[in-house]
Amino acid sequence: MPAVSTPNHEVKSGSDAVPPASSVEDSSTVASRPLIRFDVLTLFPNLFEGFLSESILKRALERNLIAVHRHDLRNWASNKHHQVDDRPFGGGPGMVLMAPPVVEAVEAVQALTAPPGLVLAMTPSGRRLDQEWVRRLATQPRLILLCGRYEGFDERIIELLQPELVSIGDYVLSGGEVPAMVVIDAVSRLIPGVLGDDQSAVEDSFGPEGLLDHPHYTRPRLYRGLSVPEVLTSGNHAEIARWRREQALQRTRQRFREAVLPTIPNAPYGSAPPATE
Ligand code: 4FV
Repeated sequence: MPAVSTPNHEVKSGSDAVPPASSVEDSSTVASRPLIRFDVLTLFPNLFEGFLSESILKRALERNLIAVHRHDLRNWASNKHHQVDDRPFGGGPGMVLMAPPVVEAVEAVQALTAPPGLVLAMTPSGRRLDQEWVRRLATQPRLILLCGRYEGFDERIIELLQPELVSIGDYVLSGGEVPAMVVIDAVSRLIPGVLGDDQSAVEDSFGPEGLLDHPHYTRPRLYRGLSVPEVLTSGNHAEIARWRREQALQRTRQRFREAVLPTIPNAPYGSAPPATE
């Protein structure tokens, strides 16, 4: 069992392959150290290739605003067969991720650098991820993302590591890699400098007020007989802001009828609309 995960255990990704300053439009934008580091523990590190090498995340990695290090769990396999899973005690279908390789992998990766980081385990039995939780995670300097496979984790992995259990939704996936990508994408958007103009993260859906986003329109002005709401081409920004807020409220009420309205200060309807509506 390797004492610590030496570099060759790490699957080189954007973070430790920051291109020379010359290749980044203007070098001053390369941060001296990333604002947040993600360590992903997975049996399929290559699944993240495309995800990390396009668009917003690619640029954020190039500018060293974030770092993503991938670690192959199989490197902590318990025996020469690189075994990381085994049949469930008590019988039943499928296989279970074994505790020794997973626990020792997390401990070795946490010991790679300081701080040890907050451990998150992706599992359908976790708490549902939401924007409020994403905002909290974006304040962490380091997140350790544990990706399950097979029927799931040996329960002693949870007992020993006490990770925060994260679910992206009540459906069963074939692995925790996609949920880990969801966390990396949602959290990275809140890291200063990652999005073009910082403003957009705030105006996104589920902003601080918890409102859904207002409708968006762009050219062409007329498409298959459908036009753009007049107010949006009026140039009257106060009116536009009022219309957008009204739309966001309607959509939010539509979606979360009773839940959200009472918490919005001086919402046009004051308290939740009468039940009859
Ligand atoms: C999942 C979810 C999810 C369950 C068995 C991976 C799979 C396999 N993770 N939100 N929904 N995980 O379905 O986070 O180990």
